[in-house]
Amino acid sequence: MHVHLITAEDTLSLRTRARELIRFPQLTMPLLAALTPPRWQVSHTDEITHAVDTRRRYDLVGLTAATPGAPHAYELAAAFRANGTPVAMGGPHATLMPSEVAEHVNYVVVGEAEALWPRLLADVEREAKYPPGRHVLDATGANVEVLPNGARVYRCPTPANLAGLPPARRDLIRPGPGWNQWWATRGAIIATRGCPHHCDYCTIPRFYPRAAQMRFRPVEEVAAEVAAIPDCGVVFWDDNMGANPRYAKALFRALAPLRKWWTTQTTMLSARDDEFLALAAASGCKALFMGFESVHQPSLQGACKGHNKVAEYRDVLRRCHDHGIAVQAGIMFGFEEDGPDVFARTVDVMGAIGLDNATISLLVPYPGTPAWDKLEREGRIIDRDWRHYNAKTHVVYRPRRMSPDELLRGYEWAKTQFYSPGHIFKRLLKSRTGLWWNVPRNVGYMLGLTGEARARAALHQPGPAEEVGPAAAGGLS
Ligand code: B12
Ligand code: SF4
Repeated sequence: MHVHLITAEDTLSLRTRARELIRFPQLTMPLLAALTPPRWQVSHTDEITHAVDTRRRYDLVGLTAATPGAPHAYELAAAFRANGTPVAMGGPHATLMPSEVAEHVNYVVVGEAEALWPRLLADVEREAKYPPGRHVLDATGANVEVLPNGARVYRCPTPANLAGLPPARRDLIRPGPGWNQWWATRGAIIATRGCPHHCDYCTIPRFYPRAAQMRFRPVEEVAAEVAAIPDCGVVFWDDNMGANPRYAKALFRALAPLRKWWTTQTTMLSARDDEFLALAAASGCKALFMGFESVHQPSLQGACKGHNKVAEYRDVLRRCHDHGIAVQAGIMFGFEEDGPDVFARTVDVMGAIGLDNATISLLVPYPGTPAWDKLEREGRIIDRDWRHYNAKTHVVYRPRRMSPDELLRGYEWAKTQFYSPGHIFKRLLKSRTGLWWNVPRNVGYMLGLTGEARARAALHQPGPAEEVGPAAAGGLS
């Protein structure tokens, strides 16, 4: 039996991520491959680096996709099903929109797959038949629902046990042929799942419903997996590494002897804790991603992100920089309290505090989030084409204090300002942290604006691709 796993990408990712200076891989499919029983042969294509051959037949194809990549995943599913290959899909979009996904694939996996994947594969092997309706599969409460079109939805109400997870199959991460293959790393790992906060635009509280009860992999297992990664650079794809400082500090102590360079996501609360920063730095942390999101405190309050304090941003940066740690901030435009002045203010504040780098995005109300529910209730969702839910090319709802076009233009303007040579110089002169990699990284982002502009042009271009809209994808109702 042969299962082919595909990390499906959206147009924007294909045009920008493949060109990134340092390429961190996705972890999902290498982990799923590790969870696959050895009697199955496993192969993997990550579309960032390789094209998928839809003419090949397999016993099963597995797809993963975030919302903007879902329509393309459906295209792949249709091509494989046409050649007789059954298709399973999981990941964020399948978890949030299982009924829609079930219109395009044979098997949908909702949520974490640890308990479900071996079960699904066993069902495929023995060509298990289930009558329509819901069937409990085992004592964990794992169940399968057979929909009227014959598609099966697998769910497991109990959260996955993170102790004893097999190491991800990093041998299935193949660097692409591009110029930047030399900087591709296999060093992606995850130590925790969940986040105790409830920001209203975020899918994590929905994805991990018991978000407040975070789960942690045993420190020694994480350290052993990191030690086995051949690359020096490692990214922890955790949502909030600092959620439990005790756990994080124990992990940092265990990482220190491994002499890796690593980065992860946390909140600005971690920067108030000098011991956290000192241990992170001593164990090789070079940069932390923090979702600052806004320089306008009422916008943060409105999005249930009051744990961010704009007044402390400067101090947060100073503390991180004192430890030699750079900060990559998440910045979003389009909050309910954002007015047309927010763009210039953001650019000014980011320059004044010496921010190292930022991921600047448009707010996207992903289905299943409180932000989506509110905008849907108020009739303000204006675009239901998932390909546009990439946070970079389209405003998909009517903002409260400006027009969609004002928001899009303001976002584009702010991004161009932030990555202008003058602004980069001003920020990094203040930061003076890791300049030997921070300067090329900023320049890389500046050059990446071209790829984003091309993707924007392609996605705004009416044509055959535009016809695969949400209606074809099953709509949102
Ligand atoms: C790392 C990461 C990235 C990386 C790499 C992308 C990636 N997909 O790995 C980068 C920085 C590139 C990125 C980009 C984006 N990301 Co991102 N990212 C993450 C993050 C933090 C971790 C992903 C991860 O590795 N998880 C660990 C793995 C093991 O978990 P998993 O993927 O959920 O897989 C498990 C199950 O879902 C299931 N499963 C998953 N797929 C499949 C498939 C099959 C067949 C089966 C059986 C099971 C299965 O099995 C796994 C084991 O239990 C998640 C948050 C999160 N905690 O998941 C956000 C997240 C996936 N990203 C998100 C978003 C919005 C984006 C962007 C759109 C952001 C942007 N504006 O550019 C882009 C989209 C890019 C893309 N095409 O995916 C959202 C997705 C929301 C949504 N509705 O789709 C998330 C959930 C974050 C959030 N706060 O809401 N992201
Ligand atoms: S802090 Fe980050 S991961 Fe946690 S709920 Fe908010 S946005 Fe999501």
